[in-house]
Amino acid sequence: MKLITVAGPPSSGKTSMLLRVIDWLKEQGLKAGVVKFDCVASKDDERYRAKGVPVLLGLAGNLCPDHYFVTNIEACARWGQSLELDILISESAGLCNRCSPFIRHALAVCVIDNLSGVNTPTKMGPLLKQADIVAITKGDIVSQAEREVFQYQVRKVNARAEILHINGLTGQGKERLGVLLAQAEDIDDLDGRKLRFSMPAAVCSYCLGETRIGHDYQMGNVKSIAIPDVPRPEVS
Ligand SMILES: Nc1nc2c(ncn2[C@@H]2O[C@H](COP(=O)(O)OP(=O)(O)OP(=O)(O)O)[C@@H](O)[C@H]2O)c(=O)[nH]1
Ligand SMILES: [Zn+2]
Ligand SMILES: [Zn+2]
Repeated sequence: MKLITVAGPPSSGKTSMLLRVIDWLKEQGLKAGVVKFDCVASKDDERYRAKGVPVLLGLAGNLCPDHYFVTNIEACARWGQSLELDILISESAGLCNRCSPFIRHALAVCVIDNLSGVNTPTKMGPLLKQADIVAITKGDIVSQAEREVFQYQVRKVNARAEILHINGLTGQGKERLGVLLAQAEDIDDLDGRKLRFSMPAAVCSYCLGETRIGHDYQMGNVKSIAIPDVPRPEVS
């Protein structure tokens, strides 16, 4: 199974874009599912479910959403494998500009929209800097000149990512993203894999600089996602 991490500011167009790409993947015979991470509330699960896409919703509540992500992604990957997904996409709203939920060797996609302001790319941290692909949405509501300036700002922060222009409403530009997702590396086991970035301090083992993923590395204030019918180890 491939694991793709998709992250970007709230309302940047992640779900709209992903629904289009998942349709395209389905046409190619690939089954994708989604785990959506958010802070206090989200209706994204309903949007995915309405399109027949298997989905899990995890709400971090009072925890740092990125810490919540890393303590749950392994169980979510097992859920994806139990459904025999070809591709599991994790969608998280990048709520903390100092963090990123990106995992080494798992394709990392940052979604950012043209309306977010020309200075936003330089204000964003690893979420943009460490992405393999930057998808820029909402190009339909700005001018060509604005699109070029915005792309230039993105390029200054991340010189190596492939930049894609995708319209979340029409799906225009989705094919290239679909191809990149379909070609992503397979990840059969997340245990012991590493994040691309160590997260800022809170009150769990990851606050102390832990980057390894897996039950044995999780201590302190962790919270388990509710997954129907898939047992996961007790968190101590
Ligand atoms: N004009 C235009 N609107 C878009 C585009 N992509 C998304 N939208 C709109 O932007 C709004 C937010 O889109 P979502 O797909 O919900 O964004 P999101 O990033 O998944 O949002 P959260 O998961 O809540 O953070 C919706 O009203 C979409 O219809 C686009 O390319 N062009
Ligand atoms: Zn969304
Ligand atoms: Zn954080």
